[in-house]
Amino acid sequence: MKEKLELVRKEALAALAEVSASDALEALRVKYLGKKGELTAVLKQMGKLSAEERPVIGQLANEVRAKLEAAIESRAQQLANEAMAARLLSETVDVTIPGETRKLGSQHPMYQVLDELKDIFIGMGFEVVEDREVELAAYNFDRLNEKEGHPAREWTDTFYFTEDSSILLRTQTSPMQIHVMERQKPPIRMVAPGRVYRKDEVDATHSPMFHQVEGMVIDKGITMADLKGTLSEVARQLYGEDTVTRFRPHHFPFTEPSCEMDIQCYKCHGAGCPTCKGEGWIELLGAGMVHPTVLEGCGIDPDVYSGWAFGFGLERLALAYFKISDLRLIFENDVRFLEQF
Ligand code: 2U9
Repeated sequence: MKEKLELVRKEALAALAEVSASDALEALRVKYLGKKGELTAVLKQMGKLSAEERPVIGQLANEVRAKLEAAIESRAQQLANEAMAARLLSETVDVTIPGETRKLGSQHPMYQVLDELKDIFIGMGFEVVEDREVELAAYNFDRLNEKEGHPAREWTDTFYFTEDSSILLRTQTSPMQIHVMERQKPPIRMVAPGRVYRKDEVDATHSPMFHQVEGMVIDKGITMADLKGTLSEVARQLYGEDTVTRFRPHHFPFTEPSCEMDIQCYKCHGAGCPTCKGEGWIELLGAGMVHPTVLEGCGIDPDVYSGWAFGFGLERLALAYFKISDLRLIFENDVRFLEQF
């Protein structure tokens, strides 16, 4: 019996030295110390011993159990320490290494200009209005004094949805001003940015979809002086305090008198250079006093109220503002181009 106990002890300690995982350690504990384990099996034979041998063997068996339990506990602690050390190594974060830099995007140059324009006009008490792009021809043309036969109404120039040319993609943001004049009595101070559509082939200066910014002031006693003063101030806030503007006579069906506003070339100050194509001036926008027929069409009495309006192409302004040569760069979303702004 003593030899069997010694054999169990040696065998268990030898197996323990090979154990490298906690589940194998638990299996070993059950194999040797469990109810059906090897040590228990030896002790079941205690009945065969004499009264003198039983206490001696019993003590030896307890010593073997105690030694194995201690060895198993020590091995369990060792395995737990090894597991913790491995985990600490694998989860170690070196906080001194530089963080991953995220490429920050930037606002599209055209919207940088639009936001600056909105800030300028909002600062002057204007309201920014946005509205539908699918419009009735009545609002896109008739209510703007562009009667049947006007060249802009041709199918070659305008995207229509209906055979009778009554519904279209707006060719200008002007219909928004009509909608506002129908629902709001003067005073009106509004700017209307938005997408417009015209049948143009894409090239360095044309696109079938582009953005316009139009605006309007309607009140009592509004004159051309208000138009010139306000738009010159807008140019100064956009291009700098020393910006010089000039106004040239022009014609639009929806304004009378009409004009175009230029700014003196910020490069050559009027002498003529490649930036202004030798003109000395850069055309910025069109404007004029709102035509009385347009006012009347919206139920606004032209004998009581008057107003001025303006409009310009946003891409065209952004191209000049950032000295971009080709309109297509605005639409192609090439990050190598856009990240320069
Ligand atoms: C209403 C009355 C008058 C808007 C105006 C212009 C002059 C103008 C063009 C500039 C380049 C359009 O993008 S473009 O092709 N526009 O020059 N627009 S006055 O006048 C209005 C608008 C609405 C009811």
